[in-house]
Amino acid sequence: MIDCKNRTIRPVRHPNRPLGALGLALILLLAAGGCSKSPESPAKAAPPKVAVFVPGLVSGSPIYEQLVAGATKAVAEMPGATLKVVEAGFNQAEWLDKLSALAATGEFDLIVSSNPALPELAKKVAANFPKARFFIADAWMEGAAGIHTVLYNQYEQGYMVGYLAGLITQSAMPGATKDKKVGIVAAQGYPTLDLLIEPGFAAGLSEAAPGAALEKRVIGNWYDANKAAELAGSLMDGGVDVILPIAGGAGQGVVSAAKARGRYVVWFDGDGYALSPGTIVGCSVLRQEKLVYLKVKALLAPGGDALYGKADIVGAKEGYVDFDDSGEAYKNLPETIRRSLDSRVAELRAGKKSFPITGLSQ
Ligand code: RBF
Repeated sequence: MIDCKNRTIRPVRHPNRPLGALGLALILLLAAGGCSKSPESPAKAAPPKVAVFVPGLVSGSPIYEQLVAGATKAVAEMPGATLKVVEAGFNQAEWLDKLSALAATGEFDLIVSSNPALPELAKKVAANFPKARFFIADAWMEGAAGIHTVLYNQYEQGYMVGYLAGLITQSAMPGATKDKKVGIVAAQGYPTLDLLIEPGFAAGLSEAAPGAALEKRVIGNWYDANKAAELAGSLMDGGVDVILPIAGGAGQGVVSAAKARGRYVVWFDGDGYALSPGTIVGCSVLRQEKLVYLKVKALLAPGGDALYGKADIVGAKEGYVDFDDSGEAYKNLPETIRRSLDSRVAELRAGKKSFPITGLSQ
């Protein structure tokens, strides 16, 4: 149980697996969580105006591409509604001022975003502009006035591709060396990566390939594909067969380094197979477009105000974390590999296997 006041957490443990990292993750994710009530809602007779605040750039980041696509679809279905997309760029120090400027216009019925760092900023902005309303995906903050968040179970998302990477590194596939080594190339360290994505990846890896090594390199930003390629290249030259980039647009550098060496990439958030056929061999995806679409509609519908202050968590069982098995490169993997991963994914979808983040309460 999470006690919001004391900021403590006791996550439910999977019967077969200790999940202390999930607890730690939520302590950090919760670090700024407040415990206040939802505000009164303003009357909304006119067609709604929606703003999407992109903490970075849309292009190259599947999680942001889906954010914009979901909001666009929702707005298109509401007669007279309008959408403004603001790309805040890669200088994170500017995000608070840019978010504040957006809220200060007073124009928008809803500001939609996606990023674990955003609730903290939205809470500061909401203190100055109490009429502002926020929906933030890929984040968790409960009890904050005017803010609704949804956290993805990215332990499960990491687990799926970690398991696949393990199966590949110990296989006889052409790009698999004798070493059992896989890698992560990350843009930066942050709680969701360090305490959900990476531990999930490591758990999947060691389940599929006990004793396999996981090496990690950090780029320092979300755009430098050249540096990502250098880091990935040196990992691969040291015997790493499969890499997971968590690097937004910079992830392209990992793909080109792998392609040049006949090695493999597992992809995150979106369907990446077409980016480099044969190199990207598996994609664990978020259904962020669907989530954002449904939430924007729900928040702007009568009664939607009841969602503010609430924080949901969704994973494979709810259909928002999944593995995309539709790519040619996946279909071309050895059947034993596909069968093994497919059965794990089926168990996660059915809720027969889960790594729950539950027991949250104030
Ligand atoms: N993910 C991206 O794909 N592109 C980005 O530009 C990006 N910027 C981020 C900035 C910060 C400060 C943080 C905490 C995360 C960022 N993410 C970005 C990661 C994103 O929230 C998510 O964890 C990953 O996309 C994996 O699902």
